[in-house]
Amino acid sequence: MSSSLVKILLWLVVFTLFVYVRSKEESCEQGSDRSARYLLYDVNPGEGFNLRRDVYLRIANLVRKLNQFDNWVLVLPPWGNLYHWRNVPRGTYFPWKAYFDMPSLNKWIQVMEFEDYVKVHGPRIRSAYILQHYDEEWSGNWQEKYDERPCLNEHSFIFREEDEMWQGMKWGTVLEMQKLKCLSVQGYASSLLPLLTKEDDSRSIYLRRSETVLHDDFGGQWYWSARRSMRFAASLLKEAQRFRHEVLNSDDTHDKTQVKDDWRDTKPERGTALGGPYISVHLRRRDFVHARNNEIPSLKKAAKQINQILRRENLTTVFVATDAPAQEVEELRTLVEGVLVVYEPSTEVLQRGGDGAVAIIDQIICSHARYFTGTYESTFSFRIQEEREIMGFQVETTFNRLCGKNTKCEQPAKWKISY
Ligand code: GFB
Repeated sequence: MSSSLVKILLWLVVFTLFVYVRSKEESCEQGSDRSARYLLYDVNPGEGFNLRRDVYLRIANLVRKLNQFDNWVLVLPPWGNLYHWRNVPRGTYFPWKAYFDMPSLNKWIQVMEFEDYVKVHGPRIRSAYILQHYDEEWSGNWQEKYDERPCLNEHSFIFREEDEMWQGMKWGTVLEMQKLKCLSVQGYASSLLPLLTKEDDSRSIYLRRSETVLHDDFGGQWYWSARRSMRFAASLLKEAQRFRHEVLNSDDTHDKTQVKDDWRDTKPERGTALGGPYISVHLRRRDFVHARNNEIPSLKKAAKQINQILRRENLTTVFVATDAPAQEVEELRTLVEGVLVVYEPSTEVLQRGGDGAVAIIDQIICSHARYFTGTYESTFSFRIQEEREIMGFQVETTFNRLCGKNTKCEQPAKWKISY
């Protein structure tokens, strides 16, 4: 073979290798950087949509702190099999982008969808910790701590002898884990920093039952930054906007609820937001009627309070977000003096995001009202109050709740925004 032919062949091999490496790199989604470390997490299966959103904030700020040590990416657990969701078949999972604006989330910490993690790394995780409380009797002395302990609750992961791997179904995928331990924890999300930074050979760590840890900074600037980064997906905002405009005569210009494109630049002065010409109510029913019997009003009592607010605010329309069965909504309609409006999702909206999409659209509509009142201890109501804080409403128009038969009816704590 002539030397020039060898050169050409060599050149071809090098070029092919280069193209292969580049295409591999390009196929990797954001956060698949080889130096990156990945934190996966999930929440007690019984918890609802809005408590899960709260747990995201705790873990997002843990990742923020972890980034002082390494390049960490938070892998987002898909949404599905939620206890309260009635329109999503079991086994259907929605990615975060169905509900939230991914670029906005990425402005606070680096995040990626679980499906993208699997595309790059396979369904494999190095270390998994099932978080739990301590079983020991309370000593009366609270201190931050964690210890590996025998598992207090059964779990569904099985140990495979042949390759010494743990295996189990999660988010519709068979996950494999090299190590699995139960960890008793007492403390904040950042109480786990020593554990996570110590294990620097673990590129991927999975924290199960993450609701076990507390917020580092509940109500503080970090809490609010992470919360402000949870902007809703554009398609949901658009649908809520359409409904507000067509049914409630409400739009951001007249309501003074315009926000900047980047959540980091959105810091309206309190009192600038006016809200649309309607009041809104989050009326939590179903399990709450039994579980919080003294605090949840009868429909008659709810209507009485709604009528009082309508008169006081000099408005005639009430938007009601509720999980109540249709016949309860109809009963309420007969009791309310003004026009009662509810959002009815189209099949398309349900297909695109199921109950989660409807919940968010309801929340957006509620948050843009002139006056809001919610339900005692409902995280669904809390998330609406936060949206209103972000838009700059007056405190008195936001932190309200309907009273039940309990004569002592404390209004919700005023968790005001801080920047
Ligand atoms: O959101 P969520 O955690 O609020 O759970 P709570 C309630 C679920 O019920 C939501 C539906 O995800 C929705 O699917 N839902 C409730 C609603 N209200 C509405 C509404 O106005 N509109 C729409 N579209 N859907 C907690 C749970 O519920 O209750 C806990 O998080 C626990 O897991 C506790 O079960 C007792 O804080 O109200």
